[in-house]
Amino acid sequence: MEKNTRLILALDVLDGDEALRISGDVAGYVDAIKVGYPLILATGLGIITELSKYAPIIADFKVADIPNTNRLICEQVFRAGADAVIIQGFTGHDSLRSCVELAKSSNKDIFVVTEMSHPGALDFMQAAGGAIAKMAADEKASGVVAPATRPERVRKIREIIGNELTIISPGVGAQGGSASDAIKAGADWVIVGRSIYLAEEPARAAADIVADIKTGI
Ligand code: OMP
Repeated sequence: MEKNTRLILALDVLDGDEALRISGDVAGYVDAIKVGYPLILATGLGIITELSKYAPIIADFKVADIPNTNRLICEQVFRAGADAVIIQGFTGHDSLRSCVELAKSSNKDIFVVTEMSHPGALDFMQAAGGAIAKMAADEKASGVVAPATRPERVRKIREIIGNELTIISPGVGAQGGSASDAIKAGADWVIVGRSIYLAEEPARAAADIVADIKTGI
């Protein structure tokens, strides 16, 4: 994934044609497209191959199982053409390690969720977020997911992981976070969904966010 615009599109639409149209519109503004359960359950895993002509694909399955099952899931997702998979960190080091080993052997990336961006993440996840970030660094994941809704947590997580790992940061726009603040706090990329795919002109919305990101660099 090349760091150009620093914007990742979260494509949580349910219609394959719409997904392809929006991806074509915004392709020049995004460094990657993130797809997950909504689009893949609605259209099938083949949508990954179709979208990969526009940008690298991050498959957001928030994988959270025992090591063997985690590996089997990641194998299928990589086989479908995804360049990276998002997994949960709370299942621990062995579950993460099985994914990282597979990813490294096939030149793919694993991103580990630390603390999520929504308010409910404060119930349980925030307490573990720092330790999960440290585990992601120890296990040599490619990067972590950290909340743009709490830039102070992005900053903290950057301190914990150092500069080897990347941070991808959702929560911009619809969830209230600011792209430039997340970048200033240490995020490498911001992830944006609704503010782009629900906009009347997705390309213009993406261009505006890219402009905001630039003010944070
Ligand atoms: P919008 O809120 O519409 O911009 O979408 C955000 C995207 O990021 C969705 O696909 C979420 O599933 C995802 N996400 C979060 O919003 N918060 C997190 O903490 C983690 C993720 C993620 O792993 O991508």
